[in-house]
Amino acid sequence: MTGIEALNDLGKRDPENYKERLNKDEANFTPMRRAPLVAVAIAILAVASIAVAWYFIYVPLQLERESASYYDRQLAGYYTGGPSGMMSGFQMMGYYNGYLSGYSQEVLINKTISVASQVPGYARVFPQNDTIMFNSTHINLVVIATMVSPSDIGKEVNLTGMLPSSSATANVFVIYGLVNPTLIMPRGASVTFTVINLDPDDYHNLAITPVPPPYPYYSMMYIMMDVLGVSPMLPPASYSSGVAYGLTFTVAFTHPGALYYVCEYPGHAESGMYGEIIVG
Ligand SMILES: [Cu+2]
Repeated sequence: MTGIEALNDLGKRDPENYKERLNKDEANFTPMRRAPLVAVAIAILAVASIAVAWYFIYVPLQLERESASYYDRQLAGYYTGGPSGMMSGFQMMGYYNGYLSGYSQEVLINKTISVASQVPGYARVFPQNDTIMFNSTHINLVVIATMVSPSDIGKEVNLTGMLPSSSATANVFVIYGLVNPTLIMPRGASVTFTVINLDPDDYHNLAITPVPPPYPYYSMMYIMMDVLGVSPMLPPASYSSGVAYGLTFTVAFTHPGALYYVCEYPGHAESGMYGEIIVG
């Protein structure tokens, strides 16, 4: 009699004992065979979940945190700590997405647009080359931060009289009517930058750095501490009240070479919110 025949025989003779033996088989044999497969499947799922969480949650959070930490250190280098850790020199407005936001001037939007279009005697504007040449070692420069988007394109045209260059796809700086112009200035120039945010929707800052483009999404991770001057994130302009926010800082350009003015808000420099400064 084979094993199966014996079992079938037992099933006929003693159904209770037969059931018991079958249950024993279920309990002892089958799960033992499945156990390694289940363990492997659980392990694969666990590793996959960890990888997905690491890539989509941990890495972006870490980048965001490091980016904001570089930004805080950049600012701390230019604005001394006041009472209870407050940074002096500008009015703090708190944090926007982890980036310190503030301003030192509240300005009227209409006045800003008229002042920003008045070219000083020591500056020559070359719209064909998108270049401004400065013939002075004491330069006052009004830099407007604003956006370019299909729905708001009219504002750019009104502000600058021209369409932005193809390199600018989202946000831009406007200086004396030009979009992201190249600034040519003499060696030893002391430049007082007044940056004003005329964008109704977004925060922008201005940093001066020798680190060249192309810039990644987290431009601060790339620029790190290599800045000659920096502003906090300026809050959006309020077109309903006619008020915009600005900040002034001064940079001395002592060495000849190329530098860049950049908006460090994540993604802005990456999509073209920067221009070149050539020190002769
Ligand atoms: Cu920006």
